[in-house]
Parts: sequence; structure tokens; C-alpha cells
Amino acid sequence: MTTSGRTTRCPICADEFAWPNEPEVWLFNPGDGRYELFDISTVSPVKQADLIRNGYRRCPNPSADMVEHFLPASFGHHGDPLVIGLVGAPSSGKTHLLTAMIRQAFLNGLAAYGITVTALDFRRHVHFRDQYITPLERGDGLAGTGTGVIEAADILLLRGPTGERPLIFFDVSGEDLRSTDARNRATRFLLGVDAVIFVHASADPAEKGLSSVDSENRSFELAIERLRDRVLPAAIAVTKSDRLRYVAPADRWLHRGEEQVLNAARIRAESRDVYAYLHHVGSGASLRPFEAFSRCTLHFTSASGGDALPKQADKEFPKYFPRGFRPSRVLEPLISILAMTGVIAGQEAERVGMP
Ligand SMILES: Nc1nc2c(ncn2[C@@H]2O[C@H](COP(=O)(O)OP(=O)(O)OP(=O)(O)O)[C@@H](O)[C@H]2O)c(=O)[nH]1
Ligand SMILES: [Mg+2]
Ligand SMILES: [Zn+2]
Repeated sequence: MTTSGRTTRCPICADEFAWPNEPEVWLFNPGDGRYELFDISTVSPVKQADLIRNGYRRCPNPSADMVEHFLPASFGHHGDPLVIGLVGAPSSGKTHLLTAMIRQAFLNGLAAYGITVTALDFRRHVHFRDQYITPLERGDGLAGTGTGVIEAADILLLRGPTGERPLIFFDVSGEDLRSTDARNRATRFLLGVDAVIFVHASADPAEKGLSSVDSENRSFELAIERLRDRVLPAAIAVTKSDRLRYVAPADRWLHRGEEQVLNAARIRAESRDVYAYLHHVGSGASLRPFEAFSRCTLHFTSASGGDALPKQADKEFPKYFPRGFRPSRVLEPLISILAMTGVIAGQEAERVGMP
């Protein structure tokens, strides 16, 4: 096997290997849903480049402990990937938040930070757009994530002042995140993450009194336990904050909308407010990431802008958002993580998430 000499960690199996540089790529055939091996040594350089952009390489998975999986053929050509995992209880709002976040990033939401976003894995992104972004834009509620999902949700390419970085998001079901089975493949992505977004749902006022005090947050606990020996930045997103739109100080933050400049003091002020909120409502268990990780920011976010209502006779999308889809501050957790991982560089970025 010829290699490019560059070592890459596969975000799916978490194995490290030298990125292969063979004159062949796998192309996805939408007709039968399979990958086919294609020799590119005889085609012109222009076509070669195009096939590499649209093709895949099969992960050699040196530990041989996973089903066959594929990475974009250009994956190893860019900077080190930044892998972000979402962690949170079932129905906490991970998938809605991630969808709103990726959508906003594609709408040039990171331009103020000098970062442009494109899809690195076109096929994966088209699937993500059709299955998640488009329904949400239409006002449909997304279904819960199935257990056993092991693939990245989307793979983007960030281009900015510090260079190019693939950005990979993992979003598995909250049910899998609560599983203590170390062999559970769905949570293996945690071995390879560079940063985590912990997602906590603000309480539904309609359910007041039922179970308002979360004495534990098992998905948070288990993830922290598995990441114990690693130094990584984290963000806590208190999502569904539209439920707090008349509650100070969440209302004030939500009204600000998306920020346009990086300001570590402002991020610290919001973190302090979110901390106080979680503490006040008895959700201290959701503050554990703040204690466990030396750099951690806290944010109020809303993916949808309001609660969903049940829909009649729609199996695919059983809920809808009666006031439409109006995300708020969904990029803030990502921006803080980009600052804490050096993708956004500079003195201000270095102060983000510092005590
Ligand atoms: N009010 C409000 N409700 C939301 C928001 N985001 C999600 N929801 C609701 O919360 C439910 C669960 O959201 P999901 O994104 O599927 O949650 P999840 O954490 O991905 O759940 P699993 O995949 O089962 O682990 C959705 O069906 C929505 O009704 C939000 O920003 N505001
Ligand atoms: Mg989900
Ligand atoms: Zn792999």
C-alpha cells in the first residue's frame, strides 16, 4: 500500500493509520447503495482531482474491529480533523441543535470569524440536508435518533486564517449515551473527540412539578468518565431556551441573536448566567462538565424557537413547530469551541473559556 506518509485518525473507528495514496478510489453508486472500487491512474489529472473530491477511501481499520466504512478521499489532504461529539439525554435536543448549527454555518454564519464552510463529504451532506435541514426549515420536528448509529452526522471543511480543517460531528442517540456497555459501538466516537458539546434541555413549563429536579445526568456522567484522562474543551448548551424567553437573564441573551465578534468577557458573562440558571433550577448535575474540563463555556440556545405539537398521521415527521423554525444563538457553542481549539486564533480566542 502506498501512503501519503501522513497519519490520520479515523473518526469512525478511532484507529490511526497512514493515509493511503493509492491510484484508486471508491465511488458510491446511489443505484444500489454500494461503494465500487475505481482505478483512477489512467484518467486525466483534472478528472482524477474530481474523482478524489467526490470519492471515498476505505478505512483500513487496523484493529479490524468494525464493519467496513469509508472516508472522503480528500480527507487526509487537509489539516487535522476537528471532531466534535454531542452528548445529552434522550430528547434533550441534540439533533435539532446540531441541524440548526450546521445550517447556520452553511448560511455563512462563521464569516464574521473569517471562516467559510463547505461540505467535505458531499454525499453525507446532501443526505444530512435532505433528512434534517430541509424538514426543519419547513417547520417539521425531527424524529429521535435511532440506537446503534455509529457514523458521523456530517463532515464539513472549514477554511479560515489558520488554514483548512475538516469538522466532523457525531450525534448518536441519548439512549446509547446512557448505556454503560463499553462495547457499545455507538459511543466509540468519544475515543476520538477533540471537543464535546453537552446538551441540556431547559425544563418544559407545562411539565412543572413532574420531575423538575435532575439529580443526575447519566449521559454527561458517562461521557465525562470516558474522557477523564483527556484534556479537551467543552461547551454546555442549555437548549430549548425559547421556553425561557420571559425569564431573566436568558431572555436578554436570546434577544441578542447571533454574535458578530469574539468577546471572551461576554462569553464568560453568559456562562455565568447559564451556570446560575442551572444551579437555581436544581440541575447541578448538568454542571459537571464545567467542573471536569478546564476550559468550558455555557450557552443559552434554541434550535426551533418554540415547542413542537403532535401532527396527525405522519409517521416520518410526527411533530411540527406551529410558529415555524426560528433558531437562536445556535452557533455560539461552536464558536467557543473553535476558539478553544485554536481554529479561531488570537489573544481574544485564547481567553475564551478560561477561568
Ligand atoms: N421548545 C423547543 N423544543 C425543542 C427544541 N429542540 C428540540 N426540541 C424538542 O425536543 C424533542 C427532542 O429533540 P431531538 O433533537 O430529537 O433530541 P435528541 O437529543 O437528538 O434525542 P435522541 O436522538 O432521542 O437522543 C424534539 O422532538 C422537539 O420537539 C428547541 O430548541 N425548543
Ligand atoms: Mg437525536
Ligand atoms: Zn476507521
